Amino acid sequence: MLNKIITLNEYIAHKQKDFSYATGELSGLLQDIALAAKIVNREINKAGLVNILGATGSSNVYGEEVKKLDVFANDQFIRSLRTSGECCGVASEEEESFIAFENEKAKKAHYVVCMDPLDGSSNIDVNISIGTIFGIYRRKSKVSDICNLDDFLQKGRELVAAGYVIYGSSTMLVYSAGGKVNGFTLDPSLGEFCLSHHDIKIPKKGKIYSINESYKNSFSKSVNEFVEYCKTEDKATNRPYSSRYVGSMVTDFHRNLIKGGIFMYPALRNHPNGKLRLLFEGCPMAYLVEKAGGRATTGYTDILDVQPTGVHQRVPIFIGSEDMVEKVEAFIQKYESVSSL
Ligand code: P6P
Repeated sequence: MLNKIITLNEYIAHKQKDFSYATGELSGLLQDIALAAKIVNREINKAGLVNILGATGSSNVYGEEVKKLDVFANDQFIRSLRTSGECCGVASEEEESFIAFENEKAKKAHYVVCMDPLDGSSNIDVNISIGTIFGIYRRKSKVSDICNLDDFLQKGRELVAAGYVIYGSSTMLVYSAGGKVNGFTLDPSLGEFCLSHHDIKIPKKGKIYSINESYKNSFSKSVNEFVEYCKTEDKATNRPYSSRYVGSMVTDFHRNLIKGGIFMYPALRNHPNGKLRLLFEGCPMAYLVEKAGGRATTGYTDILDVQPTGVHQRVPIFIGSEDMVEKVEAFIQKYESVSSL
């Protein structure tokens, strides 16, 4: 029997019926994000052909070189959210602070969005997969007011939806709005995201570990001991594991979500909170991995339980298959008093 094509918009509308209280606002916001992703995808696919490769010569708040596609993606998502009417403000990795939308329609909206508009952008010029990451919170401030910082400094447990777009061999949008994690693959001939991965569950055990081992001399003893554990032959526990690290979190996360594995960006000697951002990478990906049956921790606390204190706060991240995250936690417990840092 031919499988019926279910588009993202059909799926969102269908799921909305499951929630009698749903007013369609979250549905509309998800559709606005998906539309912006299609526009960004179109530019990424032709980036090599037109002059939007290469740096803008400017840098972002972290001092990282900003590529033209970074700027395009950031502008596109902010424009889409500003006009959505379902979003009253956005915090973007590419912006110094959050942006409060001041048009009357936006001020009446119930949601704010935290996002990394183009994660892994250093890979743009070498045609390696990159991605967009987003998390959606209900605002805490009064509807009709302008949103404020507290709307964004919410724990990941408060997320109402989160997802990512991976611009790879195919372009996929993966999200959860509180229930299952579903993947939708963009069919360029239709211009539609179509359901392709229903109810994604991350394998409890995995055989892939993802970490930038060039920082070995900056890792704690527990992290180095765990990496050696991953490399050690032991047939009973399916080791050695395979090392896979792309340098694009969305890509490494997505592969591990489907196949099983652990992605780690731990504390480094000179960066005690690591590199990745709590609001833009940590919380959305932790929300998704827990909905898919996995774990995400700083090594000491679930990522979703960390209270944000700043929009650009960084956090150490160990995320992926439950058994592998629990194993690295055990190493941290065992060696934490004997840190080599
Ligand atoms: P490193 C990309 O710049 C990014 O934010 C993530 O997508 C990626 O996992 C990480 O940084 C790579 O960092 O230090 O290994 O180059």
